[in-house]
Amino acid sequence: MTLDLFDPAELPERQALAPGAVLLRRWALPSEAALLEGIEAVVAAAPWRHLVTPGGLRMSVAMTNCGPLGWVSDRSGYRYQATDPESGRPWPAMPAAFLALARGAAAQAGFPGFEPDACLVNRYVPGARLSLHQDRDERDHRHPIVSVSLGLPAVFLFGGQARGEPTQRVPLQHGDVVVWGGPSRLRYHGVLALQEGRHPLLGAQRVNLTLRRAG
Ligand code: MD6
Ligand code: FE
Repeated sequence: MTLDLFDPAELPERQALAPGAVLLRRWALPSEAALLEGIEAVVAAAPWRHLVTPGGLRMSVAMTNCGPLGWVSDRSGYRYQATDPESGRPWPAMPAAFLALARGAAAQAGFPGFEPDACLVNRYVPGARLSLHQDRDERDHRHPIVSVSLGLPAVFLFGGQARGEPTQRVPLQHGDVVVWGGPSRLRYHGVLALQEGRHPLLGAQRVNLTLRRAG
């Protein structure tokens, strides 16, 4: 018998990370094809771009959005807006597969009735990272956030309510879904620099969808 303690197939499918925060391992796999099609359609209408932080730094993660509202950052701050600043047009529609996945995962995690109106789509290539932050630009923090990981694995940093608190390192793989809300909604979090690699479907990148109720 071989005992592989780190084989992800051996880990539980549902893992509580903290009160209000749940990892649903491989939850998105059944809709993987529809999600990838949706991402292609979104990127065709609203191409990847590297936003600039209010402090003037170019983000290493490339981003786009779909749905009625999209998250943007520039020298004047962070905000949600209904139009893509690059084109002046509304963001592309939220693909049906994104909505269905978000509703189902939220309900499974104890947040029934979740109706996202914004999906931030993040693309990481090796070396790209997301520094520790809180998601606080949404109007009502009673709504959870549903986060879907596709492509290369990444290490998610999951901290506390203040920046200086210790962080957990949560490995996230293709198909994993994290739902967080309630007492975890304003926890600090980030993503460590993506390691080199090749994913059979996505190649040398990780794509993350975060679905929110922003307005
Ligand atoms: C990412 N995710 O995984 C970045 N935010 O690429 C986030 O910043 C995030 O995964 C809020 C809730 C869930 C998340
Ligand atoms: Fe975030």
